[in-house]
Amino acid sequence: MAVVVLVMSGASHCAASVVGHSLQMDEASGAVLTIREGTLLLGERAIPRIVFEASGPGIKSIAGVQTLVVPSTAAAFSVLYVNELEANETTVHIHGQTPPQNLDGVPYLSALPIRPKRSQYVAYPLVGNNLGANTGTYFAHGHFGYQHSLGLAMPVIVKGPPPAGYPLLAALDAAEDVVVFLEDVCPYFADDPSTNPTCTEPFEVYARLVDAWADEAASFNYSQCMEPATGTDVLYRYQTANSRLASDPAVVEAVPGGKLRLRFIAASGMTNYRIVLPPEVRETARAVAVDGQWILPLEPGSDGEFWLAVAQRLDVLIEAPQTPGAYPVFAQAESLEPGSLQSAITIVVGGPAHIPAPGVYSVTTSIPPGIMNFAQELRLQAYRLGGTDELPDFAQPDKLFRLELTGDNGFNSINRASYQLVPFAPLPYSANPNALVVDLGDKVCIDYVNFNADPHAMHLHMHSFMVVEIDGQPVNGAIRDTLLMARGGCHSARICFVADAPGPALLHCHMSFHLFAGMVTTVEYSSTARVAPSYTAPMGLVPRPAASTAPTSPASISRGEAAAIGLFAFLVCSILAGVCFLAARWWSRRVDSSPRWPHSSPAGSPLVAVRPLRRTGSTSSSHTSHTLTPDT
Ligand SMILES: [Cu+2]
Repeated sequence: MAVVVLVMSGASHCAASVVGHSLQMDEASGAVLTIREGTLLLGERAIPRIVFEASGPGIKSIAGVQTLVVPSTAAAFSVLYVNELEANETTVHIHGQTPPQNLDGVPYLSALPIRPKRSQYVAYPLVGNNLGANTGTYFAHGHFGYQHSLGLAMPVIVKGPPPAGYPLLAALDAAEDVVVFLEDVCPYFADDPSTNPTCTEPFEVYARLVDAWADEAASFNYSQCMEPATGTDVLYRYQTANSRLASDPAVVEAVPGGKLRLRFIAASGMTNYRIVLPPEVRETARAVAVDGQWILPLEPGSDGEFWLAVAQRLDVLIEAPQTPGAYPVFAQAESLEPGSLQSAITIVVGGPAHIPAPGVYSVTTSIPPGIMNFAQELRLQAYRLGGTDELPDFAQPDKLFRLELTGDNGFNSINRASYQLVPFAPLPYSANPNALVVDLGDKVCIDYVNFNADPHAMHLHMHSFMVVEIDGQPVNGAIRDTLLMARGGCHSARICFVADAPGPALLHCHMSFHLFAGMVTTVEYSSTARVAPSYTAPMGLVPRPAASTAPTSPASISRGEAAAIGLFAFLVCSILAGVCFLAARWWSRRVDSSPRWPHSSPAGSPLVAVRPLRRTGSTSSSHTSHTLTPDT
């Protein structure tokens, strides 16, 4: 397959050079995303991070956040990824979008990593699926090793109008976009705040979780519904909104009565959030979308709050107050223990004179502690008009799977099995032995049952799903890509989707340390699936804008000249194709045989500690042998 791709790209480059075009980005929505080491300044502290440096026509600054904005009318959007990391490979996943499998960005499952100092051009077809239109709020994040935990994430908005007949059409038309990008920064093991002192060593935290599991593995009772945990195994030193602390929040200026569409994105590693709106806007505030999919407009909960789990998105339409002043919107970290952290943005009405002085808002919340349960999920309903009214009937699924969320601490698992991605699992890549096998076109349902004490943000790649049952109660629920399974007590939920995206699709808990531990499985298509769906744009190609001033117009040369150029181009292409073929063979042998991880990191790099955990001890596949220590 790699050979074909290389030859094709060589040939198309030839063709492009003959007619005088060079490679160009989609003028409306292209971006160059450079992955590099950077720093995040929080107060006096500069924290080493891995970041996207973004440029290109599709990049807009919204509320101070670099955001990739794609018009929903585009057939595709193109991204050039440039890996400027000194020693680490990378892959990028656009969370919630449903591209073809080869563009999904999961190491070795769907993508070969981009090597250091190399780049990759990707054109994502902007396609919906049987359940959703994919217009809305998304985010891109690193899917390799610890890179997302170290900051590699940014918002992606597919901008388009609501479906015809939507209740808040006029207000949404008039609304200004405000991105609220929530991150938790610098994890540490909750029982030992001395872990990860430099914020560059998340593997230290993970190693402690694995040790904790080793202590309890032998006597662990998998059949027991654990009590809900009151806290969390991993805490964070900072909570940020738009890369700022609550004491120095991003400011959004609004006119009195102006409409704002707050696009909350939980790009956090382990933190679920209670969104607390200012009392002045609660009466008219309505949630209009979750995970990029329209819902029936939803009022805030009784305390003026909405909830948002790891990796979920929530769009809330608000009306700015008439009275000049500063109106903070807080994102409080979920906890049952007092004093959890919060981040904020501030909506300012009446001009810069009303911008609050630094330090007015605390980073520690005074709001009573609370946890995310199913209360909000039970109130959500997908908005079914405008192309999604013909939802499939999931009452009689073709395939029904039961996934028990099991384990504890460092061994979070699905049906008692752990499946780790590279680089947490060593190369060569080995397939998931416990895949959920479906046929193309199947109506598929999954019953989740959470035996674990912790909440889990269950994310399905490449498909949108519908929530159809919560704790045994049928619902016409939201269409989503990430569902928060409430903590403890064997809470259950059924999700359903149409198997319309062939290829192995990752299904995993999006909480970072649970993903590291292998709380992962895959949806895979049986070998009888032979007919692939058609996409609006050819895979890997993006429609180019028509060239109005091509340097060499084919009409301006004679037939003889054209024939000579054609023959010359054919010869050059043939030679290049041969070279590409040989190069691809050489490359594929290297990929197959050479260990890709760990890489030696340059001395003095602030991120030398971005290292994998190495298995030690028994090589048995039994879970009790998953003893992991940092590579040295
Ligand atoms: Cu989890």
